[in-house]
Amino acid sequence: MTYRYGIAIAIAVCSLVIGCSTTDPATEQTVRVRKNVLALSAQEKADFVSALKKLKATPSPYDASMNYYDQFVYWHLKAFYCTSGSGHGLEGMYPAHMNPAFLPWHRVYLDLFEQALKEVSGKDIAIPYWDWIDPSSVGTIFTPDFMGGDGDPTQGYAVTTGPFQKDSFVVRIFDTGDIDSLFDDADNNPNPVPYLVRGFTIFKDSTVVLPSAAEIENTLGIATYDSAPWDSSVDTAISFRNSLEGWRGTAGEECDDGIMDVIPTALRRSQMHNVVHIWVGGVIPYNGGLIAGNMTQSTSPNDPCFWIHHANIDRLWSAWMKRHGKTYAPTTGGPHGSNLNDVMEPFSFKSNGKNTPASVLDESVLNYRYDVVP
Ligand SMILES: [Cu+2]
Repeated sequence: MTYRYGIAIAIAVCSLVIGCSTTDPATEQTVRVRKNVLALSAQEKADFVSALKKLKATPSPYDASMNYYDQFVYWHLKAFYCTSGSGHGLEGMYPAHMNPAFLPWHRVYLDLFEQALKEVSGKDIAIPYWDWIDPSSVGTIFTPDFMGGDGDPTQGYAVTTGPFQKDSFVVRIFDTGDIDSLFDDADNNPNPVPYLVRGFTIFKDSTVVLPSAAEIENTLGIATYDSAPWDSSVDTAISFRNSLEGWRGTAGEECDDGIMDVIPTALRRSQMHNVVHIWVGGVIPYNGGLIAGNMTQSTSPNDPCFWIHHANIDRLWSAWMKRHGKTYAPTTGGPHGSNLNDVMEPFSFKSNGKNTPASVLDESVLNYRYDVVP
């Protein structure tokens, strides 16, 4: 079984409808403020949910064969691999995981998603973030008025509550999509059911817990952004990126058909980003086998809580740069698409040049900021 997870000076503008956003007087652009989910008003939650659902009902401007929401899922599906070498049939894949571009790639990705939210809603909606270490976050996020709850074991672990429940939010992009040949492990179960599946804390026979404050402090304390060999095996003592991405302790795992075979028997602790995916998605006993919850797959953005999770990842990257400076590595010599000035695919269509790691180290160039950066 294979798993995919192992500002400028601003003027505040507040309204009851969209909450607080700020305007950058230099550009007249609205600066989106990404807030802790705990700080969202009922209206802000409703606006976010409504825009997510509108994306599902809007054709993608990039590819008419799919809706706008699924476009993002598809990009993410193509953004998972653990080798940058040739000869693996992976040349069309995007460098977004298990390499230094993990953080800048997802930064551009979230920014494009916020642009999409604006296009369908007409509002400057900022993705809220899930501060994993706040014990009240889970109870605020997984509610009937926001992300919905855990999967129902009597209904195949389908999500049956909230706005994204079975029959009202259709999952169409699966890990067995048109690049299935890359992911042809006989035991890979991509769970192709047309609804969201979750299994909180259920990961085979392991106990899964969210990252702790101490783990986050540890990660933020790592002085080096990333180091050779620029992948999931790099010692996390010299790779903030790998520590935050969460492959710590996976030494000895194997890259199989471009996918890291993560956590084969027991969950290893200290897997920051990865463990949150696993916490939500679980790997769930079903019909005598195991199915993988959506959040544990390459198509994890199928689950809207993906965005809230990744806003926190991005916030922690900002927190790291606040402590260590806006530094990035490698400048050259890293995997294709992950060097400082490499264009990160598929974002070459962006005409403003905000598609390289160097171009997005400062989030203010993308007109957003966080309410709190630790
Ligand atoms: Cu990702």
